[in-house]
Amino acid sequence: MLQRAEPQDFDRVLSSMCTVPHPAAREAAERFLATNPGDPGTYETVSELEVEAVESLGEITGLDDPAGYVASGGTEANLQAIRIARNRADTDDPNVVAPVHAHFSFTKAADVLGVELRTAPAEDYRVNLEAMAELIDDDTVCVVGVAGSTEYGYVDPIPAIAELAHGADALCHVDAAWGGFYLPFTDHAWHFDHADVDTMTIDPHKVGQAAVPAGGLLARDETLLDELAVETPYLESTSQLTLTGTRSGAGVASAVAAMEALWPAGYREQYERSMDNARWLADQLRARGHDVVPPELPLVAADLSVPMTDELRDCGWRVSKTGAGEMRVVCMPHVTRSMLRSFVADLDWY
Ligand code: 0PR
Repeated sequence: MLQRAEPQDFDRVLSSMCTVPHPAAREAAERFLATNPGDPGTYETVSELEVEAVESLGEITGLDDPAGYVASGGTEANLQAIRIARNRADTDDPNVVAPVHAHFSFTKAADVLGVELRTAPAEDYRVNLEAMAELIDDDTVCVVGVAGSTEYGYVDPIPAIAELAHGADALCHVDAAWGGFYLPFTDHAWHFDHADVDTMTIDPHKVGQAAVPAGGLLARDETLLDELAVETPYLESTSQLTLTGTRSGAGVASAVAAMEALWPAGYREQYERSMDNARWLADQLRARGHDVVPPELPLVAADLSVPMTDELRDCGWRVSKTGAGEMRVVCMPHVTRSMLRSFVADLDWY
């Protein structure tokens, strides 16, 4: 059992938003494996590290004096953002307006929190703003924009979404769970300094190259996080705002280690390499007659007519599909040009 591993050990994984952790992140994760940042009175060092993690995430997302914490992942961060919005609003019938391509964690959040989720259609892979505006009403507590969508890697018009949100006295939440570590090196307007964003999800355990579990929830203002606080009578700290109680100190420490090692030069290089790879793959697929969605971030979706999934799987490749049935390749840090070359060679063979 102890010797078991995923057979492909990442060298044929093109479907995942997880990646190989940075060596410093791996080492830090191991060192803090048995710590619990949920109990800062006992585990002081890891709670100090969490403050550092939030500061680095603030720097990456254009937020001075950031509030937030290292969550178990994007799902928790999105749920907590909706919880903040619901708790601060004054309505008995809250709704959240999000693009149709918002991650399914918002469906979970809506279900758990008793909030109605209204989804706006997309046009050219970004939310249609007019349709979004029509869904917003007096009971809207949060309007969501996605900066790097799960299926296509596209970025919604965040400044316009923030305006819609504030026009309705709702919060604006940006889900940059996957895109957040690529976007600083692009021209997209996506973060706190570009728009009146209130909360954001940005996950170190995806493109940030930290070990799982390390998600990120950021808030413009500490008072927003107060909406989450519950009393913790028998701990030394008096309240807790995370969703989970015991949490992974490994995730926290590895997030700090990865960001220390890679922000900004390492992440910039990674973005450039991954984006080049995505463009290269898009060209290769186009040259073979496939319709390709032009990659906006390092993620390629293409309408592959060959019955590919089973054959590719037999060769060890892990690719996924969009809801519309296109093949989807996520150019994560472990996805190299030589991997893509042998992938394309295998495609040619079929
Ligand atoms: N927001 C966005 C934009 C995401 O893409 C994801 C996950 C989440 C939130 C939720 O994050 P957590 O999974 O950390 O809670 N997107 C991937 C997906 O659902 C996650 C994934 C990761 C899938 C690794 C496969 C895999 O091997 O497709």
